[in-house]
Order: sequence, then C-alpha cells, then structure tokens
Amino acid sequence: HGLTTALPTALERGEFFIEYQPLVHLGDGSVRGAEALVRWLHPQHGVLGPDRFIPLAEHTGLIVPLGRWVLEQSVRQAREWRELQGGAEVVGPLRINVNLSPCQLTHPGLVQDTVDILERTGVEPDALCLEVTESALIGADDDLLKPLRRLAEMGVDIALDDFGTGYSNLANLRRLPVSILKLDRSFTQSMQQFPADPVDVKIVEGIVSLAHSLDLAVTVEGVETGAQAEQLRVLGCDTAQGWYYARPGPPERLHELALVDA
Ligand code: G
Ligand code: G
Ligand code: MN
Ligand code: NA
Repeated sequence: HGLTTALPTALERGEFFIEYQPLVHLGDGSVRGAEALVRWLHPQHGVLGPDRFIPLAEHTGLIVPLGRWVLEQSVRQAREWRELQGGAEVVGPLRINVNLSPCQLTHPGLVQDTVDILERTGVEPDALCLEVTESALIGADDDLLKPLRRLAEMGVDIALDDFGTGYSNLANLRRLPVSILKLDRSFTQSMQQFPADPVDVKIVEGIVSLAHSLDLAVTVEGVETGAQAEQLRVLGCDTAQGWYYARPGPPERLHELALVDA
C-alpha cells in the first residue's frame, strides 16, 4: 500500500525524526541519558511510530541506511547535550541508547559505521549503548556475536532489550557481550499493585540478583507510577524509563529535565 511505496524515499526526503525518552537513575532520580526512538512524519498520514514502518524497513533493507542515520543523529545529539552541560554536570555526561534491528547485526558494516560515527562526532564509545532484543540473540552463533563483542571491547554498552520475554537460557547470558538487561515492560506492569504479586517479585529479585552477580546493570521499562518505581528500586533495579518520568519527546526536553535535576 501507500507506506510501502513512500518508505524507500522517506529518508532522502528528510521525513524521519527522533524522539528521546529519559533514562533515570532509580537511586537518586537523576537523568542519566535517553533512548532514541525514531518516528516518520508521513506527508499524508502524519506521525507514524516505529511499529508502523520498522518491519517494512527491515523487509526492504532500508533499515540499514535508516539505522545508520538514527545512530548518527543520536550520537550527534548526545554530543550536543554534553556541550550544553559544559562539564558542569553532577552525575556525569548524558548517554544515548540506540535500538539495533537484527538486520543491522548481520550487516558487515556495523562496526566500521559505528566507529566512524563516534570518530566524526568525537563522542567516546562509553557514551553509547546499543539495544538488541533478546529474541535477536537467541541461538546466536559466534559470527553474529563477533561485531557486538568488538563494539563491547571498544567500550560501547550492549543492552538486551525486552529481557524476560524471549525464553532465553539464563546461563546463555554469560556468552553474550551484554552489560545491561532491559527488563520487559510486563514485569513493571505487575508492580502496579502494592504489594505486587509475590511470584513476580521473586522473579524480578532473581533476575536482578543474577544480573548483578554477572556484573550487568538492570534497566526497567514502562514505569508509569511512583509505586512501580519505588518497588523496582527496592528490588535493586538500577535505571528506569517510562511515562512516570517523561514520554518520548524532542531533544530540548531531555536537556531541560537533566538541568532541573542537576
Ligand atoms: O516507543 P515506540 O513506540 O516509539 O517504540 C516501539 C518500538 O520500536 C520499540 O520496541 C523500539 O525498540 C523500536 N524502535 C524505536 N526506534 C527504533 C530504531 O531506531 N531502530 C529500531 N530497529 N527499532 C526502533
Ligand atoms: O525499545 P522498546 O520497545 O522498549 O521501546 C520502548 C517502547 O515503549 C516505545 O514504544 C515507548 O513509546 C514505549 N513506552 C515508553 N514508556 C512507556 C510507558 O511508561 N508505558 C507504556 N505503556 N509504554 C511506554
Ligand atoms: Mn529499546
Ligand atoms: Na523494550
């Protein structure tokens, strides 16, 4: 239909833009960075979310140039935030999380493109976190993991997105070059009640304890209430993201939030 024919040229027509959603430290509430979330401003249909066009972009191969564009824009944005902070930040320079689709993982240019973007922008690798879904890495062989391992060695963080939904073998985690688990939103939803379901509490406790013993940080997604934030903080989760803090928004918003906080 219409989206399929318009997508291939949407990138050159400059129709994509990025919103940023803050990542907040659960211990002190400070803004530590943001996740980049791409949108398409379609001339007829208005703003479309990634669910409407990412699968199509993966299918047509546009995801590679689109993903590269998102990465470059986001890293440039991170550098701009860091310049605005001017070294006066309290909790360290703002960091940026960027989603990678499985097609980008198998694209041979991933490591070099990332290195080039970091060099061009002068942003240190440890300011960048690449998010890969758990399902993309299930059963991953060494060839698939090699580029991620290379990036991790450079200091780029790799996060396992939507963790807990993919039925992955927990022992498998040791093999993966990840440093962050992003706990799926479903766990956060079960913290809606107070007290939360005791079984869900045990599961989150178990994941946090395993993660920390493997030196992985835990980020929680979809936090919509203070009660959820508080329960997840008590359970030892490190970082949170969700509407309770802020919806995805323009880059200026992130900088304002980080400033207020400092
Ligand atoms: O918040 P939102 O509805 O925008 O995000 C929906 C999904 O789209 C999320 O799961 C997110 O991982 C994915 N997504 C957002 N931006 C990108 C992107 O730049 N690349 C890829 N591959 N996925 C993205
Ligand atoms: O990469 P990932 O699929 O995790 O992207 C995050 C998705 O979750 C985006 O679609 C984003 O808009 C959405 N989201 C972010 N915060 C919240 C929240 O607090 N509640 C809900 N329901 N969705 C959220
Ligand atoms: Mn994500
Ligand atoms: Na997610």
